[in-house]
Amino acid sequence: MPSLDLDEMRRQHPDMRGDWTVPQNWQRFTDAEHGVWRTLYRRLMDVLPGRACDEFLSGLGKLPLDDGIPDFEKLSAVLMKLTGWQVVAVPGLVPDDVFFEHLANRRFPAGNFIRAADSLDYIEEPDVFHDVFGHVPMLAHPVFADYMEAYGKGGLRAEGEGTLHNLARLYWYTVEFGLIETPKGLRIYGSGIASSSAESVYALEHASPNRIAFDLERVMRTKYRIDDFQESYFVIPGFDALFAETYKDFAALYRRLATGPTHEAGEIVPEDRVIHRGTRSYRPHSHAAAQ
Ligand code: HBI
Ligand code: FE
Repeated sequence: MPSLDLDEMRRQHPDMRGDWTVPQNWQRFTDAEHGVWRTLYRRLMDVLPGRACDEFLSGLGKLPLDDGIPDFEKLSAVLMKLTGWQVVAVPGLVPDDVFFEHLANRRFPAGNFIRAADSLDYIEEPDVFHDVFGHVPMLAHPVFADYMEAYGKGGLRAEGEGTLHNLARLYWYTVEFGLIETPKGLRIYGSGIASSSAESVYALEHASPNRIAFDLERVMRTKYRIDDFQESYFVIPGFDALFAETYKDFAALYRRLATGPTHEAGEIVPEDRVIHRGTRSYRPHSHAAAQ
């Protein structure tokens, strides 16, 4: 991960504020950069109908995301009316406490850059397409919007308690890579899937990954990969259920988690309700480390 040293960031971004936000300077984006957004947008629109959940697609339809990199002021004005959230620009990854402080105040920090045209499928750090196209549609959904604020508040508490690694896994397997069971079948709501055309198909249709019913403690004990498609996806029954299960004091849960097993990313354990047992025929890059 690039350095998150505040002084160094200040040198590189002289206009950065104390909360790590920067002016978006929307007019500075070139036609080529807007073109990258439009290309990615078109590719996702080819795969997401019938794969993303209705809540994601409905959010997408309400937001001005279909004409190049959005102007955050205009986007935030629409989002603010829907759920009271805003989108703010940051140079890239920000420290955990800064990230949580923004979420706790219903501000979603989005990277102020877009991937290069010759590497549409690969980014080292979340860019504006992942952050906005992937995350903001679900922020237009009232229950999910509250879940994200609660996560920010929980993050600030977990930092003080030394349990952030557990909470970060919950974020990973829900906000970033969550699937949901619907009457029409499994659907995507996780932003890391929904902003990738290849992973959108893989997560739902490929035989390789496990698809396992969501269980809070199980997820918090499970490592994850940051370098490749996931080996397991966890499936929630609905957003109200997710919120109900996670909107409580985690103190007792964190005490349980301090002992007992940690699971590997691709593992299946006896307690799992397995929806699909992965063939694991697709092997994630073996050189890479899991978190
Ligand atoms: N910063 N900009 C940005 N975006 C993130 O998604 C992000 C971050 N900092 C920390 C972080 N995520 C995660 O480490 C936490 O969710 C645990
Ligand atoms: Fe993300």
